Amino acid sequence: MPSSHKTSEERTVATMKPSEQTFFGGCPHDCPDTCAMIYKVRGGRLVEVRGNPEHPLTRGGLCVKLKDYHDHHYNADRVLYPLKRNGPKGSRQYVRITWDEALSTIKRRWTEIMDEYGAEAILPYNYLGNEGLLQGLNVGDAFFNRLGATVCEKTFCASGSSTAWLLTVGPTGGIDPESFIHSKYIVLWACNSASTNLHHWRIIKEAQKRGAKIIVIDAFRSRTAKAADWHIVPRPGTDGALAMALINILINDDLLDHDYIEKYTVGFDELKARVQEFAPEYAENITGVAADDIRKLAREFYHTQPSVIRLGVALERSAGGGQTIRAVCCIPALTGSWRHVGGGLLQMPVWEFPVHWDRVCRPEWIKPGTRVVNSLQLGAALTGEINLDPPIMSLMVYNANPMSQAPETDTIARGLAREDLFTVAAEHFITDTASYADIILPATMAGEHDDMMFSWGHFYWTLNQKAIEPQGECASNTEIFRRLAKTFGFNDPQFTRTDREMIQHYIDWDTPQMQGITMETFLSRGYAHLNNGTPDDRCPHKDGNFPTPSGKCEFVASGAVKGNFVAPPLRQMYEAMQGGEPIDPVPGYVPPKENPQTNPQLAQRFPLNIVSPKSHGFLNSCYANEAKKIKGQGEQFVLISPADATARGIREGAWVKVFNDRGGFHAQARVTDDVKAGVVVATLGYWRSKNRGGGSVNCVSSKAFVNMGHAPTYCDNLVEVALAD
Ligand SMILES: Nc1nc2c(c(=O)[nH]1)N[C@H]1C(S)=C(S)[C@@H](COP(=O)(O)OP(=O)(O)OC[C@H]3O[C@@H](n4cnc5c(=O)[nH]c(N)nc54)[C@H](O)[C@@H]3O)O[C@H]1N2
Ligand SMILES: Nc1nc2c(c(=O)[nH]1)N[C@H]1C(S)=C(S)[C@@H](COP(=O)(O)OP(=O)(O)OC[C@H]3O[C@@H](n4cnc5c(=O)[nH]c(N)nc54)[C@H](O)[C@@H]3O)O[C@H]1N2
Ligand SMILES: [Mo]
Repeated sequence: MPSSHKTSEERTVATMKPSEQTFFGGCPHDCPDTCAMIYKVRGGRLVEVRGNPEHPLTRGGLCVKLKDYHDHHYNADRVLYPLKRNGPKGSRQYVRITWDEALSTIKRRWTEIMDEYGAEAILPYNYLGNEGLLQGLNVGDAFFNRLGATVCEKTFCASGSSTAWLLTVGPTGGIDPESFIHSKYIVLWACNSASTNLHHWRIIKEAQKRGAKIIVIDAFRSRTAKAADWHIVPRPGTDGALAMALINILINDDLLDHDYIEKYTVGFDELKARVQEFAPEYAENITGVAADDIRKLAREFYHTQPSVIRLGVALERSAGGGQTIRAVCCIPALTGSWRHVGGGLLQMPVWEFPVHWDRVCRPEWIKPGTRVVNSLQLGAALTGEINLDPPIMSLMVYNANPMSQAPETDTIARGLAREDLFTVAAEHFITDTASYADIILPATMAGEHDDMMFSWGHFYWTLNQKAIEPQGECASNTEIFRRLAKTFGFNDPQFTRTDREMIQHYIDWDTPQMQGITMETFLSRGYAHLNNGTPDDRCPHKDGNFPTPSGKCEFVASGAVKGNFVAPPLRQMYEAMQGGEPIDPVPGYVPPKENPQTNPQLAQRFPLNIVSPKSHGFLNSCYANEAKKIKGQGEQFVLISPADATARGIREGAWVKVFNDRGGFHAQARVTDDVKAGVVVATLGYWRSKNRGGGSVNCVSSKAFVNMGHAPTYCDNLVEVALAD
């Protein structure tokens, strides 16, 4: 449907040829920016994708990954037809088949497996390759729940930090990212905004111009750290000790908003008692951050209002990540930062999007007692390292690429190579995961399907309109599941709704956040800000009003106490999020598992902490197969300090192997002061099949969980680096 873009119509029409049409786009990627885009179509072909200039955040700009997004749709390597494997697993030998053959093969194999082992022998495996409300994380849930398959617990990203967030401040969106323009003291804690949250970074830079101080707390000198006023460098995974020491100073030096604490918090006395052991000098020994710097940070955060903390996902990614975030979330309530527009916390504002998630996922179709397998444990689940009865005999992978993104990748490769495992993948490309599939289904890209994008980085809904017909025989994820449901004879209306009907059915239009927003709003503008205040006046916790059981910021988390007074459905949410583990109700410091101080024995063999953050030029593993994008990003590299390089005879540009007992990968050494001795950094996303020498960062990362929400420990891994043979 052509857009009738009221405000920019004249401008757009002036530059448009008569045969051109424009459509509203929403970037489909798993990224906080969720950019509003404009698709331009000529003669049925997508000829341009640009940022929507009307959108207050996107403002016409897209990132390096998306700026030639139309070309991405026409990549010659795209999977355009259903494929059947006709060579060994992993060999990338496929022949084209019809949709009928693909669907009937899946029906026959799954029926055989269900007859012999039961439906739980089938595991759906998916994540956020697409982030849309329709095409994203939950697109297959209703189908697989109806089938009776094993439930896949998807905790790749922010499940630990969200648990901690919910326990402390409840399901609030926190401050509006656009309100950062009013902030005067901005702490970016384990967040590389300049690469991973570009449009928020623009606002932060603007605030800096207006006099705000930017503090980056990062384990290495990231792009963001380079542009900061002050870069604080803790040892990986020790931020919990830093946060506890900050609280220690705030309390012991009386840098407190007593009135706010009294009225709007619970558990101050317990927190005060707990932080006494975290004197700044004690924390210096753990974190490597000078005690005087910790004191200065506490003082400045209290005195320079509005002060705000932006939490990055890496903060959760060590064994104690949950408790770290609990501690960090207490800070702005102690200093009263929440009283100001532009003060407080920003984590994931996703909580304020009113969605009927039960209508999307149909949890009531899960038979009681159905087993759950966590997606981070895929290798162990497939190889029998975790004893599963029945074993996993089939896997359907969609919106995910575990051979690049999931830990202990060599074990996953062994599991996927099993001849008796029937694997289906729905993909754009024959990724390192899809190359093990028996059947590959061709999936659409964003210009080829309808969707509605919520955001985990701002408060705008963004409509994504189908602009062109799918290439070849590609089908959207929603269409793939409609076809599968029909093949299996499931005729619940869930499986016959069109995409437009799903948008209507899934959004809770009656909530205050949706007041004044209708489908017409989206069709005329492409996006809509939730009706939850403006960036200039939103101050959600000025007077407390935390959506916790007590209505206050909970230093002592009532949600963590067994037999507590938390009412459903909050209680169910807490229980689900904490993964059934008992949680210490008071914030604390839980040391990393793999760290020279806490695990000296392991550090004798593997002395270096590896950090594997996002690549500037890739979006997780997307685009890491495109020559142009690899050229911009560079081949897989590892940053190593001059001291560590010299000790190993490694020179700039040398190819090295990074390894531990779990596996290894090859990378080109960049010898730099950007990392401290004892730490190495290699960014994420590279395809091992394209890496000279092989492997990728997740060959060395561990499947161990964080202490909350079954989150991954990607920042808690020891390795050794040596010259490659
Ligand atoms: N070492 C290390 N590992 C990490 C992280 C880290 O920091 N360090 N970060 C973690 C984080 S934060 C995340 S979110 C995960 C991400 O993990 P994944 O979600 O597995 O990552 P992607 O690379 O985005 O994989 C998505 C796949 O889905 C496909 N895809 C895209 N759109 C569609 C679609 O519409 N339909 C279908 N069927 N397929 C589609 C893409 O082609 C791609 O192959 O990785 C985690 N892994
Ligand atoms: N360009 C680009 N943008 C992306 C993505 C992408 O792949 N590429 N992925 C998207 C996704 S899925 C997500 S979740 C977000 C994540 O975006 P971010 O929250 O920025 O997450 P990361 O890049 O994983 O890590 C951020 C920073 O944390 C630092 N860090 C790692 N460990 C520690 C530690 O223990 N302590 C401290 N203080 N710092 C540490 C890293 O060095 C890194 O600079 O980005 C999204 N945006
Ligand atoms: Mo993520």
